[in-house]
Amino acid sequence: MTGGSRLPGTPDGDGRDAIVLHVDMDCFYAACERRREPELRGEPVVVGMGYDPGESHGAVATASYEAREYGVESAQAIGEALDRLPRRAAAETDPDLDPAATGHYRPVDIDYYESVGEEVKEILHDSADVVREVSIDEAYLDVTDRTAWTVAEGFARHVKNRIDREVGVTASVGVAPNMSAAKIASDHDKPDGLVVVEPGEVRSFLAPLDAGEIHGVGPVTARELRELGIETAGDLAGADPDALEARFGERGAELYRRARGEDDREVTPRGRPKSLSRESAFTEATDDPDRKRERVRTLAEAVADRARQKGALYRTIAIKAVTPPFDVNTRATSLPGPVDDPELVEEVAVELLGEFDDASVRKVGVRVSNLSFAAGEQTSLGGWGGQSAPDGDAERTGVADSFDASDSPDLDDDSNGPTDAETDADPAGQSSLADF
Ligand code: TTP
Ligand code: MG
Repeated sequence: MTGGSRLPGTPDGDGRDAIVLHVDMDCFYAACERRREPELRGEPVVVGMGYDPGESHGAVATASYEAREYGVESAQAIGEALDRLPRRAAAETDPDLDPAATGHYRPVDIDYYESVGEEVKEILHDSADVVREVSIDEAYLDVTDRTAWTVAEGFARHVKNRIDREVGVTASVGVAPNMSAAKIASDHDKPDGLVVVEPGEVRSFLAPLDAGEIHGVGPVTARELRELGIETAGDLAGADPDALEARFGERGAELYRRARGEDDREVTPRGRPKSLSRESAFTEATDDPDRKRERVRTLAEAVADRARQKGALYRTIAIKAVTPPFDVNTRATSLPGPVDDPELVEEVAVELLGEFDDASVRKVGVRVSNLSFAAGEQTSLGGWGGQSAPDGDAERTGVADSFDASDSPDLDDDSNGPTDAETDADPAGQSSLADF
């Protein structure tokens, strides 16, 4: 990483584009089971809970690609999986079952998968200066300073081969000049995929894909887009951005940018957000100064609290006031030095809001930025422990508003994560305290 002086997706001072790798393990839990039980290689394997006789509740965590051929997939009810792909054990006692059309079921052993994930993680940290771990089986690497576009494919292959050889599980890797394109690329040729999207090719790479592959577009949005005649990412990229914004709000503008391959998020390690924010919408726009102030106070308190939890000191305090229909106004004050002072956050935020006392406002937000972290207070960098469900339907994560493009939050990380408002973290869940 070049010390934050360059944003991925934009050339740095030397005119280079960022080189971002997205690494996602193939059918990870099943791959882990195969690692310790090699007889399972090439066989349909389902990892899940609740498949033993007498049990009825449970779900599939993952299925090997062989099992997916039978229609078994993550999050499916275990009963449905068993209907589609009976257990091999059942075939031993039931002569009517064709053993070839059965699968191996294994219970979830998260501790083991985490230990395997740790081994992969070591290789990733060895391969890049900046690694953003997203979940137990997924991470972004900024390798701009470790390789060059002319040899990026070989570099990525080397990382892939190391994981395979040293850990015994396979990864799919996407290489692109920004995070969202790299993620789509890693998914493009799974399993065991390696897809390189060079700078200048991002838009043409995305164009033929289903609009649903753009992060932030889940099934509901995809359906709404289809109603507007937008089927592919190319259609979305060519749509009228004002119409999208009118239909989907600020999300519309974000989706439009993503479909065009524009994503200037910097790969940052987890646990060290660049800013922390909270925002909240009124049911209807209000010009009542007390209501606005009260809401901003609550948000300020929540943000300061979060900063303290993260061990973050802040130097800039900002507010956002959205006036109808979509005018996003931000005001910020920078302090002489970094502080941890909840009362000051509240005081400054309310003062900044004063400018909007007479305005009709439909959403307010508070943000602290210019963060620094006292040594030793950084929370664990791990998303690899505990955050096991990966992203998926970005509909669940929604698309958060952002103060500005460089602080644009992930659209794709950790959809099961908390509703934290770190701008580098998960906009999951979109509670009333949504992220900026
Ligand atoms: P994914 O990366 O989504 O899936 P995967 O690695 O099994 O398969 P793919 O080759 O498509 O990447 O998720 C990583 C692990 O997270 C997965 O192995 C099991 C777990 N998981 C769940 O427990 N529940 C879920 O609903 C999903 C999607 C994943
Ligand atoms: Mg995976």
